[in-house]
Amino acid sequence: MKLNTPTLSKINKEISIPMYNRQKLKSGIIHIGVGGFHRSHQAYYIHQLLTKHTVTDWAITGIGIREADRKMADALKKQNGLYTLVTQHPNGTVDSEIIGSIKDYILAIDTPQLAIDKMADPDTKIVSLTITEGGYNFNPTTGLFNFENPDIQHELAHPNEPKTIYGYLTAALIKRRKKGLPPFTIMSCDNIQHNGDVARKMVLAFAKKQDPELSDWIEKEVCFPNTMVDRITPVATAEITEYLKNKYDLEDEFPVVCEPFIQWVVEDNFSNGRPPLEKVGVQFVPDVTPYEKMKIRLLNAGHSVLGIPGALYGHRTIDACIADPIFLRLMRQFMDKEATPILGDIEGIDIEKYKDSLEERFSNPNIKDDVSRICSESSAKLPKFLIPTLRENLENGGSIKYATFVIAAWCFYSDKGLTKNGTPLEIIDNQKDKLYQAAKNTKHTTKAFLNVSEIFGELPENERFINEYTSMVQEIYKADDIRELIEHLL
Ligand code: CS2
Repeated sequence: MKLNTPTLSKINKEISIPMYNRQKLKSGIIHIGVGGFHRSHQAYYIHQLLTKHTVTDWAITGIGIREADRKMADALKKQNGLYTLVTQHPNGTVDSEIIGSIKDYILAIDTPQLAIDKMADPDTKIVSLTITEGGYNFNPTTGLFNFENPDIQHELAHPNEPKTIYGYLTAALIKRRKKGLPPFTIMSCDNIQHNGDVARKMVLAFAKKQDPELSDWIEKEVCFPNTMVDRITPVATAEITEYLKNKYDLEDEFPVVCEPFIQWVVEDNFSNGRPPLEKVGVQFVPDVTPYEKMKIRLLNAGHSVLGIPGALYGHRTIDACIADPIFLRLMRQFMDKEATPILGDIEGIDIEKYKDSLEERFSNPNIKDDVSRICSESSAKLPKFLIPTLRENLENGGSIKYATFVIAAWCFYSDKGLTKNGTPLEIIDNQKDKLYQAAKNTKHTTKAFLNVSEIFGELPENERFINEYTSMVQEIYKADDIRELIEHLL
């Protein structure tokens, strides 16, 4: 049976379905970047709110601004916004439920004006974003807005033809301002420290180029709360689709898989109201800094520390890395020796317990989080997750061994695109070619990879780092067995 509104009442009773009247919902939230993560996290929290409380104003309309969003648009259209969330517990229990909080979806590349009008609708109170670390369009070393991006240049020259979030957000804000409507809140839900502050800085830079008066208005009126988001959401494989079909006779074109753990910490800073998410476990705090820093520098960095060397060894998934004692120790050493000293004491948080909980979550054997997902877009991730820790340790005289090892491994990974045994790796990265061009010169100039200045900045000038990096790169290129090398390192 195909999943959609008419079939909902006929679905196998073991799967829970939305118990609220979806027809009556208003879209208080517009979300740009509906993917697996948004659907396992924010849309799930909203679903719970709609289920357990008499809330009707805070459903979600999704917006896709890239060609790559077409598959999601098609699936959600056929399924009336419905999808199955499959939660995989470590003990093998699987919960499947149908989520109904996404009321609508607009594929903005086909109908940009419709998307802008929806964002400018009086019912819209929040525009939220999961556009990935790379989507913010800034130079990772300078932190400045990248005006060289041709899409940005295009939308600045043709404000009616938006291409990136910046063109869409400003077009909608201009419209609201003209109509005398209050602005929406812009809520980033990406893994970037101070994601709200970053979004604000970028939106203001863009708006200022467009119209200084508009940027003054945004500066005064639009709130950009910082948020920390967390739920491991691997890419849903064909097996999940098959599982739903075989077990429940349910045909879902785009289900979502996730771990049971979920967390959302949000700064209570909204321009135009917000849903009462505290009723379903969201933490509203005055300052999200300690939570986000801890999460990004431990969980996300920990993923990369496992993923890049793990991929070279031939481990396919994160749980396979964790089940390997050498990789587990590599991650824990990085966390204990390099990340924890930087984090210092965090009020109300037991960091040792937090790290233990990460080990447990990463070891969930039913999540099968592919290392290719973890390593994807490393060019945007490492400058947020790992390199800041390395820099701070260089300043403080702390250990840099493990972070440097990961960068050296990343060089080999980008250069060869193979495991140490010669099996091809699937590399997914916007900067893939640039990374390859730099890395392939390593055989002549050991530090060639570090010439990618948007990522490494002034790091190649740091003597201590260069010495460490040089010897590690040489060892990695020489080694037959990367696992032995890690053992030696440890
Ligand atoms: C991962 C994250 O892709 C990555 O690098 O670290 O997607 C991670 O799984 C989530 O942030 C967990 O909340």
